[in-house]
Amino acid sequence: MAWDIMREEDLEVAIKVVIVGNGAVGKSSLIQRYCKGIFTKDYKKTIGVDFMERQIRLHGEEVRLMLWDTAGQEEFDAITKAYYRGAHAAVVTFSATDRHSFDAIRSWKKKVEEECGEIPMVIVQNKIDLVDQAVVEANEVEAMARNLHCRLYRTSVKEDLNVNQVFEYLAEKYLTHLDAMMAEENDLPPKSIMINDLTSAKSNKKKSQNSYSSCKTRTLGKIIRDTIKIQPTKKISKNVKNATCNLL
Ligand SMILES: Nc1nc2c(ncn2[C@@H]2O[C@H](COP(=O)(O)OP(=O)(O)OP(=O)(O)O)[C@@H](O)[C@H]2O)c(=O)[nH]1
Ligand SMILES: [Mg+2]
Repeated sequence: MAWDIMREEDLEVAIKVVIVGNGAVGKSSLIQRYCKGIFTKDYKKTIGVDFMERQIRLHGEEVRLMLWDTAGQEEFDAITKAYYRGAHAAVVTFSATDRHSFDAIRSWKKKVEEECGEIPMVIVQNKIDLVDQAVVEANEVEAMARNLHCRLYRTSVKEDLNVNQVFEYLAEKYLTHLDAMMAEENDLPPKSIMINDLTSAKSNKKKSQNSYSSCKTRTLGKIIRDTIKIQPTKKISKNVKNATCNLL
């Protein structure tokens, strides 16, 4: 019993977030700003995939955000797509100074959906500090976001504008999803279950393809959240038998 209680205290929510978008739009900068609080002027393209994490406290819960930084250059497409799998949320990024990156938003969103199904996503318009070099009109960005049913954030990593809000919103969204799952599960008859291999439950591409197993844990007769192992980091987190989430 003591062990159970200790584990309950140790549990945390872990959220895998993928950051996608064309090369040089500021994905690595966004993550670095959020996780390390710094901005680097020099451009060093990401080779394949990178990873950083940050732990935050949200509504009294420990939340670990695992941020997967993917290369935007096309040459890495084949490698990066594999890392989308198991993501609970995504940030689709473009630069206010790069028309091509804006035009590519729809296709990045589609790529994520092909691997992850419908997970919460936000669109980030970065580099808004470069007002003189802006090449996209505010109203067309808003129309695109509305059309794709995604929330839009305008950020400047350089000036540290709206960066925290992006990730807090996604974390919030995911916690709400977990709470809904909890409420649903608390109505279930009291028995210990193992839920394995969610991929077998998927019937079409729109469903989540997260690959993790979960094990329901009970303490003092009360359900605490499922524990899961998220691949490939093997971190223990609270959660969820299926991370399929609806868009906004
Ligand atoms: N002015 C300005 N420059 C930025 C901003 N965010 C990023 N940059 C710069 O844009 C360049 C590219 O940033 P990265 O974060 O490396 O871009 P990326 O999207 O990770 O690029 P890939 O790894 O090739 O996909 C760097 O020189 C950054 O310093 C911003 O908000 N404002
Ligand atoms: Mg990068």
